[in-house]
Amino acid sequence: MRVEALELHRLAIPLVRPFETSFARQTGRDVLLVKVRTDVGEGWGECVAMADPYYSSEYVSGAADVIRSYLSPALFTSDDVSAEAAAGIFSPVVGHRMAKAAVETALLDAQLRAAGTSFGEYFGAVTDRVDCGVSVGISPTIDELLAEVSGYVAQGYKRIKLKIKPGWDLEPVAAVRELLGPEGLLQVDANTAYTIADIDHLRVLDQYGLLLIEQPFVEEDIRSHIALARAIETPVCLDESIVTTEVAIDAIERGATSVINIKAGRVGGYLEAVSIHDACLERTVPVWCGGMLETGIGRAANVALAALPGFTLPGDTSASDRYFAEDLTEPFVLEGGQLAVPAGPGSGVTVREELVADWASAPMEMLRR
Ligand code: NPG
Repeated sequence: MRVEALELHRLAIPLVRPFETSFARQTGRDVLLVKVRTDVGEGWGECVAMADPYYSSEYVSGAADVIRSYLSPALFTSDDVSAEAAAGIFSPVVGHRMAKAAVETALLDAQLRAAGTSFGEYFGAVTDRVDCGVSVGISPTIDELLAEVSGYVAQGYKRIKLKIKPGWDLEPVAAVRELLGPEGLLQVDANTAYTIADIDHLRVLDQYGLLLIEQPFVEEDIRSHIALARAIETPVCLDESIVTTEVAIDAIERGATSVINIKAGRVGGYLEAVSIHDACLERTVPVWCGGMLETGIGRAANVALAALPGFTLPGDTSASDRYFAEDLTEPFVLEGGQLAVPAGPGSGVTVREELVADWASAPMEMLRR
């Protein structure tokens, strides 16, 4: 396929409620969308970078600049590109995986729409519905946390993930465990907020029957995760640390992680995400699909990914109304704690271009050959 142009759309979308993690409090989503125009049709990709470089080194303005200055010129040097070739074309650029993923996904969407194949079919989905969990931010009070969790349980979410940080861990976990009862699926995510000095403290979490503890230490610190995994019964799960298939295999073989959160944006795209899934499946390491507060555009692809056989734990693939009053596509609606995998060609969803224009926070930028 020949790429004629890339459009960069930057939007500001309010969240239905603030989302607080150990590193930031967000009240809206600063979204970068990439639309590719090719000789076989158009495709969309959503960049999962956040407004600021606090979750990872990437951030929205940086991603837009990398796409503008490096990735789109690289695509324009060839008359025949494919989603499968994108990683190779982008390989001179170090890192910037979220930017690369957004462009690769847009290419894949255009390519699969033209071929009449859905993301799910292409990735190897084995189900048409996926189990959904919900990620619950840090709350001002335990009572507010319990009210929020109760609401999600009533809606049917199959698993609760609590954001934790030093000073907000044992007490909220104990309270939510009591609310859910012993059988309720519960896990925690620290987003790197702890250090190796906290291992004894984190061991106290063992009594709460958690599915996993996610990314307690900084992304480069595989060694402390190994030490924790040896000291704690709760499975250790890595998110930020896992940026390629090789890193995933290394972390598994060294005993740093026994569960992996797969986010396509964090690893450079859905093709690499599928490769990590395959490596984990081969090693019987369960995986689940992470989320980055995506609109329906990114969510459609995540839900298709989560339909692969190794995704045996509910993902952070929540319904549209958990994030936004209105979504950029037809809304994803929870039914029996599950979301349906879109069946149409490409992402299978239709982008509401009038909303993309209405919610623009900057003029659309057209990058041409
Ligand atoms: O449901 O999409 C969602 C949010 C899931 O908690 C979630 N994402 O660290 O996994 C994470 C986290 C995150 C949120 C990361 C915001 C960065 C910013």
